[in-house]
Amino acid sequence: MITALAGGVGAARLLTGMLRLVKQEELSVVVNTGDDIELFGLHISPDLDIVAYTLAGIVDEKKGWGIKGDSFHCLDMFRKYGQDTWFSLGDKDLATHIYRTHRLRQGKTLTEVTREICTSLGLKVNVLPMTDDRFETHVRLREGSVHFEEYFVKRQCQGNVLGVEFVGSATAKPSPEVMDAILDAEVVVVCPSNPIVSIGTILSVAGVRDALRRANARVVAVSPIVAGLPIKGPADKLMRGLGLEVSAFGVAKLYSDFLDVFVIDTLDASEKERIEKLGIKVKVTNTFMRTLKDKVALAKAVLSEQ
Ligand code: FO1
Repeated sequence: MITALAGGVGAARLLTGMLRLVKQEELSVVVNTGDDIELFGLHISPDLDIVAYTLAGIVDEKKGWGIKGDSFHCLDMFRKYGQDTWFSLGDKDLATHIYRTHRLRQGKTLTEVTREICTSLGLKVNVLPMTDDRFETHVRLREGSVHFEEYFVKRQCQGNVLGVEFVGSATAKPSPEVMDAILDAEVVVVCPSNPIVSIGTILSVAGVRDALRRANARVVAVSPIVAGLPIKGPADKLMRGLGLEVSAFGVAKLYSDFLDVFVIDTLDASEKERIEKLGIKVKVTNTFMRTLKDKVALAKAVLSEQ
């Protein structure tokens, strides 16, 4: 069994490569739900949907989220009603949020609903929300704290990050399925997602970090920072805002208490020794995933024993 810790777009690309090497039934994916947001009374789970849509082959490849070819008639009508439509929700995508909200209201857990959605999309991958409890990532700015999606999408990452808050982290628990997926895995792959508000969020769920430390699995991460920049998203802004070094080494330090192997890009080869001093084995390879071939090659580098 292979278990991956995943955020959104970057993770989904690596998972696509991994599924050319392992069977869907052999893969569990623990997904960040700190981006989950309630809009128009609907429970929206951006990263769960990005992972499910990507692995089911229906994601809008260009954007990396939403459903390819989707229309936005509902949103246009919503705008007529004076609704704030800064978060683009396509008509087919809305069906996912309506279904999820409907089933949650019927008393199902987010884990159960996610399984229903993945099964309906023909997926055999075990896609797991990191917790079934309420959990929201908020970003603290000078003018106050805002939901991560408001910071990332509505404000386009403007404003200095003064801090990150995990609302719900004091009470949120990992589901039994998440703990099993980590403790039963031969390999745990930490995908190249945002180390603060995607992987960091998963690690902040009580018991997860400890399970990774105790796990028999080989824990392998791919650096989400290459040559001081994230491949996508605001990881550099968040790390800088938290006073962390924005580099592969900076990320290695964040993961050093549970990480066995760190895969860094050839552009960061000079950081190999410094990272090895943290007691982590380092592999240097191309980590840019432009083509399917890149995704499979990186997945091979991550999963191979050497
Ligand atoms: N990202 C954007 O930059 N703009 C959007 O309007 C937007 C809408 C959206 C709708 C559904 C969904 O699942 C994801 C969506 N995303 C959008 C992506 C999302 O903000 C981020 O990719 C993740 O939350 C971070 O991994």
